[in-house]
Formats: sequence, structure tokens, C-alpha cells
Amino acid sequence: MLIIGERINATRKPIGLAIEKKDGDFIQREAEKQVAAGTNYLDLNAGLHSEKEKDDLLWLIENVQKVTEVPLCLDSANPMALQEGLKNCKKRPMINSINGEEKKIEAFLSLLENYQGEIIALTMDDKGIPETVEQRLRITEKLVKILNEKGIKNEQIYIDPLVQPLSVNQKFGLQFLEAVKQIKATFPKIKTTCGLSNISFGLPQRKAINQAFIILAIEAGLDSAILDPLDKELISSVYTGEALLNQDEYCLKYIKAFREGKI
Ligand code: THG
Repeated sequence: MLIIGERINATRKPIGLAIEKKDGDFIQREAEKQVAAGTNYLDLNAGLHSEKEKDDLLWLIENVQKVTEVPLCLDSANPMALQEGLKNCKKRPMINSINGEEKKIEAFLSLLENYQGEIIALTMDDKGIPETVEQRLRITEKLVKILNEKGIKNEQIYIDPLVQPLSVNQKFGLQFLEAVKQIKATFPKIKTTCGLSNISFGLPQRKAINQAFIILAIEAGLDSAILDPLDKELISSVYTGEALLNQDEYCLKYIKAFREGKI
């Protein structure tokens, strides 16, 4: 399971404030803590609607790269911000994300000329997030076709079938898991990811739900998740889930994580 650390996200109050005050030390510490916890990528999200998003994203990139070489995951819906961000990453970052919206897709695709890195594609289009697993699969097929035409290989693609809150609809958990299974069965080389904690939004004891959901998602074939790597019990769920589901030969990753104090 590839872990993408979610904590540097402007929608979190302390991060929003640090960006506003240009408190680079705070951002650097958030990066270091997640790296120490074993994150494979660091998600950087500079905020949704701000016209400063591009500059703020560049500032985040600059600060994080001062303290770590862990690759970045540029989390933006703004093609200009992503384009400038890509130019300023020392290591090839992951792009988070593109989706099937017709008006936007051309701008995103022009970013991808000769792009060798990984890219997250959301299963949504002009009609928003689809209601059924079937529609998610149709959007996946469309996105894969468009990306392949741009020279992006299936191995570079992470499909995000979009986790929605269980508090809104009791079927949303199962629907996500089913979407992961079908996407993996249809496109064996394609990987899947998600923003895990969306599942528990609006319910008490969110961490308990996140911890259970990640195990079910690993069983469904989820390859990666955007999550809080400082949630030690959640990380324990990742390692126990992988060991129990034959994704950890001789339980070596589990034992190593224990020895390193990660679980
Ligand atoms: N898919 C993809 N990218 C994504 C998402 C997704 N990026 C953003 C988001 N969803 C995943 N990242 C976060 C980052 C922080 C928090 C949740 C998801 C977070 N949430 C607490 C809350 O919602 O209450 C806030 C608690 C706090 O302030 O610490 O922190 O789905 N591809």
C-alpha cells in the first residue's frame, strides 16, 4: 500500500494559517513528521478557490523540499498551478488530479505531453460523482482511453473512485469497495487510490471507521490511500491488513514496522 500523507492541506486550519503567515517552519515540521511515520508521498494542497493557489503551492513545494526528498503529490484542480508546480519539483511528483470534466480535460492533458510520472484520475465528469459502480467504470474506461492516447501507460494511472461519507448513504462504503474490485478486474495494471477519511465524515469516532475501512479496501485491491500517517492505529491497520491478506511475504513488512516503532 502506497501511503500519501494528507496533512499539508490548506483546508486544515493550522496549514491554512501557516500559508497565510508564511510560516515555513511549521510546514517543514508537518513534512518531517509524516516522513518519519513512513509516508511514501507528501500530498500538497494549497487551497481550493484562492487566486493565490499557484503561488501558495510553489511556496509549499519550496519549503517541503528543504527538509525531505520524499516525492510530492500535487493536489490541485488548477492546471496552471499544477504546471508551475511540476516545473519546481526536484523529484518527479504525482499529479492529483484529473477527471472527466469536458471543459477542463484539454488543459490538463496538455500538461501530460511526455509525462512519465504517476497521475491520479477521479471517476467524475460534468454530471458530478456518479451514483453507480457501473457509471464509475464507464468514466474509468473513458479516462484510461484519453490518457493512453496521450502516451500515458496504465502503470502510471491511479484511479480514484471517490469515497463518499457513510453518514450520507449507508451504501457508499460498499459501493466504493465494489468499484475498486471492478476497476482492478477490468484493468489489472491500473492502480487505485482514494481520500480515505471521506468515509467517516459526519460520524463520531472517525478514526475507528477509517481503520476498519482501510482493511476492507486492501482486501478489495486498493493500492494506495491519501491518509494521515500520524494516525498510528491506522498505519497498524495497513500493516495488519496486508499481512492477513497475503500481501506481506513472511510478515516481513509487519515485523519491520514493529521494530521501527511504526505500529
Ligand atoms: N481524493 C483525492 N485527493 C484528495 C481527496 C480525495 N485530496 C484531498 C482530500 N480528498 C484528502 N485529504 C485530506 C486532508 C486532510 C483531511 C482530510 C482529507 C483532514 N480532515 C479533517 C476533517 O475532515 O475533519 C480535519 C481535521 C484536521 O483539521 O486535522 O484533515 O478524496 N484524489
